[in-house]
Amino acid sequence: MKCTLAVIVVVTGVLGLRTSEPLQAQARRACTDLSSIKWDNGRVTSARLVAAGRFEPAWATQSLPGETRPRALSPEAFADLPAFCQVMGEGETSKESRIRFQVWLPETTWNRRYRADGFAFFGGTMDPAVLAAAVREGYATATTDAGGDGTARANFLVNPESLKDWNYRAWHETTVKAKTLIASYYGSGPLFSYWNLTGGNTRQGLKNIALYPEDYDAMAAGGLSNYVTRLTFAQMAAWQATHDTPDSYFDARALQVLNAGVLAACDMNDGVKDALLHDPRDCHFDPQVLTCREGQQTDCLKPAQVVAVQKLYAPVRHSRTGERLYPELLPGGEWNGALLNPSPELPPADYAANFFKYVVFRDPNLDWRTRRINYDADVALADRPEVSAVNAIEADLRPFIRRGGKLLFYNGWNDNLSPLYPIEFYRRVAETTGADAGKSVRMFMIPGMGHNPANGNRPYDRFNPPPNGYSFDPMPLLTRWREAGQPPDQFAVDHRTNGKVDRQLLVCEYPQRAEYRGTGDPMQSASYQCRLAERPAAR
Ligand SMILES: [Ca+2]
Repeated sequence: MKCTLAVIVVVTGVLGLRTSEPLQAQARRACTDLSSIKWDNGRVTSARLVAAGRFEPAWATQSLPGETRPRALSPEAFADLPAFCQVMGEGETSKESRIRFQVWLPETTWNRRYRADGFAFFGGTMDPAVLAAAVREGYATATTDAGGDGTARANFLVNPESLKDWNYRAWHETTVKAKTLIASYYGSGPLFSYWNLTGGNTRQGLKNIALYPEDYDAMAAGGLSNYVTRLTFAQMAAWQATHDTPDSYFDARALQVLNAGVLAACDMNDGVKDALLHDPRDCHFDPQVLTCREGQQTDCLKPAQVVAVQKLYAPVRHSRTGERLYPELLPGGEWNGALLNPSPELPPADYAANFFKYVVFRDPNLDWRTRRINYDADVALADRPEVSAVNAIEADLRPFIRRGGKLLFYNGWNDNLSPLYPIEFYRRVAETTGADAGKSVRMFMIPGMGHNPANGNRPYDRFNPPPNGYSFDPMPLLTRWREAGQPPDQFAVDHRTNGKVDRQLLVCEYPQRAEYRGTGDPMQSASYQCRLAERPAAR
């Protein structure tokens, strides 16, 4: 059910305004005045001004085993926040479902833009660190619990109406209400509205712009996770491959042996010996060369481990028809934890395990240990319309693009979901868009990066960059593109170790890639140039 936006602005009378007056003509309101705003299917439940540096997160300190809720947050983590108006609200999305939402509005530091950063996994947490990152940069921002409470995993998704909320309705409703609140608070709506997304959050934004192209003006999306009913099979397959027998497990040492073998075979393919594969598609590494010889115990892989790696480096296929369900993982990301979930005790990828349990099987008692996912009948189950509806793989995004919409895709070459699917999806969107695709849709592949930048499902925070791994902020690129008409063609990404930048990568618009100039520090982006490389058509 698509809820209509019959906005009923309940005017307190303090300002002496009539409800028929357009919002943009109204004077700015006090934060607490927003508490009286109602819609036909929702209401503000509280609105209060939080003084600069005085936000205290109400956040559970305990998490359930395997829970996706981030660690507890200290008030110190918010000490640098400017003053903002914190609005909380709730809405009925159907007779059987409801959502909560929050909108944070910088009091005096608003940059006239709205930004949404999505939610991790199944929602519910309304992570204040995500909202804070946007407010620090001057954005008005919002989030929603999508109907979950963040503590009970995804069990709310067994309700078909809640599944619709999680799929598309919660964000649309939240966006519409956020824009109303922005217009009411500041006296005018946002000049531009942005999605800034990584990982599973990308599904939320792609679904939104496909269904509601007027909600947002541009999107940055990294680590595309939009083909949910296939990537979950790939995640399960990766776990099963490394847990087939006790000999299939990988400990830290075995991962090191594998990574060293990959680098020995392929590091120089790109002309730079830097423990990094700049394009891992060029690496055709056969893990069999690492098989332990008779009597060899160390610096080698057991035959079962070799088989596991071979499975990971091959596409996931339907077990009966052979249809490719999801592309293969690429070598070079062996340190990327989730690639080879190394401990025998660890469950499969949390997202996949819960997706099968609550959405595909709708069985909260499903146990992935005793009821292993299969690649035949379970594919048919996942392909039921009410389940596959959660995929955000609509390649025709022209209604969004015709409005001036921009799509900035970026992906790690060592994503522990195959980076090849995001490339395929980008190509489909570009082809569907047609001749003007280059003005509206661009893809950037980042060597060595995993599923997300090091900040994970939280947006990049320049005041507190992650101490280890890759990080960059796509927002300056995206706003310049959308607002000044200057599309990005290359940019630099920082890599840090123990808080110190130890490498800067040049990242080029796909299908170009950064090539070493032959001189200069290979750890500096200036030593590279973007070039269209000749490569075989395959992969
Ligand atoms: Ca290299």
